[in-house]
Amino acid sequence: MSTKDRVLSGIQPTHDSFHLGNYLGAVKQWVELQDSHDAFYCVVDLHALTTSPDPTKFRKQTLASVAQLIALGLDPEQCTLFIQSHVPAHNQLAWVMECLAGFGEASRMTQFKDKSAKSGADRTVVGLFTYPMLMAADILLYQAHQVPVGEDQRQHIELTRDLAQRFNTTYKEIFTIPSGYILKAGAKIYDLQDPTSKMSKSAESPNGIIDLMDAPEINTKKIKSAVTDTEREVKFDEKNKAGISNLLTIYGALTNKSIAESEKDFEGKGYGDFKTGVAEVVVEFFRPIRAKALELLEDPTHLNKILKIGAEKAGAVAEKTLKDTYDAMGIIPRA
Ligand code: ATP
Ligand code: LTN
Repeated sequence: MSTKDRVLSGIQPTHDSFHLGNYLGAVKQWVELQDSHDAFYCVVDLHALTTSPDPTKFRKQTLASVAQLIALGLDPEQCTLFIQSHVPAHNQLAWVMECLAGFGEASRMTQFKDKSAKSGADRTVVGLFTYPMLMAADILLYQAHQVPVGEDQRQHIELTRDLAQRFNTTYKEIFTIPSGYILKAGAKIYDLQDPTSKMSKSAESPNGIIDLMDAPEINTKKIKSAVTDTEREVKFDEKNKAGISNLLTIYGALTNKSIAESEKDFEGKGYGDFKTGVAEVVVEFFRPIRAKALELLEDPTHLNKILKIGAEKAGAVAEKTLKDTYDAMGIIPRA
């Protein structure tokens, strides 16, 4: 067995493309952690069912998500990459978590409160309410030490810790208590058109979102039309120059330069030159990744083979945890 710490994370296959925020806020860390950790990464298709996806699109988006993760640098030889629904233990442990969680504590989850407030009770599915218990199962099945996610997932990780501790004291010490691996502010990427809101698919307009599967011309155009300010200096100042600061964050993160170094690259230059520079970096960064993802999608048999191996590796770990959990609770195993 590996002596490395374990990490687990998941991403929903809800769109045709991941965006720059998903990459810089989450997947970039996944790629880095696969070297130093025993890493499990899953495309959480069951979570995405809460959005009632169209079946034909959903099938495509799930495979496209896998292709993008590999193209972005996940190496299936080095990490365990799988689709959540391929390991039924996720649903099984989720039920156990639902029987441990209080109705009150589940009702306090802000993601549920926000999303259900937007759609109204009659149009909110129960799966959105039980979503955090399925996420806890995802994490606890693998005895993960760390969970790399964006800031918005902190409360779900806290709930997972509480449920694990509750189980361990009520029944038996089965679960590792996980910690969030959450980036500091600054790694949060904002909408190019509204640099005070996070870059998000749920935004009203697509103009402020950089999708990695979009054609280079589209992304260049979006960056060149990014909102800035009436000054002239390329300087990081989140409060007064949110647009420029966001572009500097993006430029620095993709070139591995500090903010000071990034500012220096554009000293004495105007906003036009700055945007051209950022657009070049973004487009050149994503060009080979998009090509690689498209190439992978031409051979679904190969992708399915990778996913089969992933599901087998994940399943072995998950089934052991599920068995120990059932045993500790007094469930009789099938003869
Ligand atoms: P969106 O709301 O844009 O559809 P999301 O948060 O719903 O994005 P998820 O699949 O839920 O997308 O999240 C994938 C990962 O990307 C999460 O860990 C999330 O924290 C991170 N993430 C999403 N948007 C950003 C952003 N703008 N900046 C940094 N991280 C982000
Ligand atoms: N809720 C997460 C996606 C997610 C996840 C997980 C992340 C589902 N299961 C397990 C980490 C670990 C999100 O919306 N980003």
